[in-house]
Amino acid sequence: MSETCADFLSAASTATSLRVRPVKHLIDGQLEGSESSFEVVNPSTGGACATCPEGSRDQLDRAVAAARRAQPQWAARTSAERRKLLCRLAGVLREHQAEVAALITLEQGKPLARAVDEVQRAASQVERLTSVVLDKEVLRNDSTGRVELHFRPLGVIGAITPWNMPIVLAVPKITHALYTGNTVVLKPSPYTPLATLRLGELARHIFPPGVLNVLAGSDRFGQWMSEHTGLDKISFTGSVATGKRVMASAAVNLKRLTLELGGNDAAIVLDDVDLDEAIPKIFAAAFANSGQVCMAIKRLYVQDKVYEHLCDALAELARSARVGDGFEPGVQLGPVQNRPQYEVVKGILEDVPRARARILAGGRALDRPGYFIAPTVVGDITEGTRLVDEEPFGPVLPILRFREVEDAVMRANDTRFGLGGSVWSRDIDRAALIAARLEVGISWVNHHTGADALVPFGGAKESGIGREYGKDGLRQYTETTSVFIPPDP
Ligand code: TXE
Repeated sequence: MSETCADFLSAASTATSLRVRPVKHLIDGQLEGSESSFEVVNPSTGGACATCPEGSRDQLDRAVAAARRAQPQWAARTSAERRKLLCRLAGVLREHQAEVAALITLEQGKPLARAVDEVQRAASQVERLTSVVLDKEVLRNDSTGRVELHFRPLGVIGAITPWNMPIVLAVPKITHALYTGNTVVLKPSPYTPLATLRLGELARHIFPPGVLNVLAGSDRFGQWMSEHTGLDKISFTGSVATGKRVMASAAVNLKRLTLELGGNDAAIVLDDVDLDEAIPKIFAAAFANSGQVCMAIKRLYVQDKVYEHLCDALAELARSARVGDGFEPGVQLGPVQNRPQYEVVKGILEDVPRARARILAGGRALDRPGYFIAPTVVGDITEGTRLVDEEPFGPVLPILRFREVEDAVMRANDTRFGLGGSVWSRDIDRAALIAARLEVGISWVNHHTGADALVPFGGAKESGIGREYGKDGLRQYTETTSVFIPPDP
């Protein structure tokens, strides 16, 4: 019988009473521990909440070998068969959503309801992405003959994920790879390995041995993967700095790459905006997951006439947001996920007074265990400050003022990042023209954040290489072969 969230939580209503069963790697269809292990920390308390096996070089080699053995037979199945098994994974995830969500909240910190959303979103992304048909294409068919474009799997995909959204970032990587006939070796962040290892365990009886392998490991393990000549592609989500390292290591066998890296998204609010509609949406897009979202609003450009109103309203929402342990009912924002990131955000906050900006709400760490930062809104700030120029990846929003729209577009584009951006106005056509001028992979009008499984997603500039989702995303897990066929004699 499938458990419900309520059933699960009545048995384990707080993190302290949540018993985490021992987690293991999935290698060649078998669950395995390791000789060494590391502690997983609950960011709401700062204390250890579980022990996780640390994958060794030998275990990686065995996982890659198993994935290579399994790949030809997996690729020989029809895409409909592969879709069926992937949809079973989506079903199993939904059946176990209470447990998986509780693991996410425990290790990542987000409110439990948001963790449930994450699991449900991951499941529906599987179903939507596998509804895309990736058949051969006919490029030419005339008296000179026919040219067909065929899509072949690359082989074995190494998937490396970060700590902000462990399940909704891992499951689509698995889906892209397996649906297109590849096999997978997946490594979650060492900060958040629990839900992902549990996912591997749940998938164990769905896929043939070796098709999906899930191993926890350190950053060094990630480097072993990037360098491994048995892997044909790395699909990576994480920081720009690590993405560059992955790219350098991957050169060893010219691995294909998808790099989904950080962002410093600008939202441009014009003075004809519908304020009542925009304010809660902007707040959510900046502060959801305590700002730890690659495509969160991280620079808010507001036109003169509505600047003060927006500052006041967002500061009020920040002051009234309920911050706490994600297991407490009613909590809206959890902690920053790990201590190094907490120190980064605190460092950025310490820089704000030097910038002579106005702190309108928050501005400090909370005096309690765990890695909590008060939701912070900063006004009268400009470029040339850490908060504006860097990706804070925490619950801190700078609000910048502009007079002319051209000036806002130029400033929004004046960054090495290029993930997302948005324009807010009642004049949708005008806003759409401005949104198309943002140098980003995804832009929105009167909205910000969210990935649609049928629409390519990814970054421009240093926010990444390649796209995931949609036909474009699936193609990037394949090699194309152009086949020239002569005309009938
Ligand atoms: O990420 P890393 P970190 C950004 C955000 C944050 C910063 C640091 O700005 O401040 O990244 O986060 C593995 N070869 N984002 O340090 O290092 C690592 O074990 C291969 C944005 O945690 O990028 C983990 O599994 N892999 C981002 C994964 O890479 C390596 C979400 C990500 O770790 C490796 C999270 C190596 N040499 C943070 N070194 C987003 N785009 O959403 C580490 N890893």
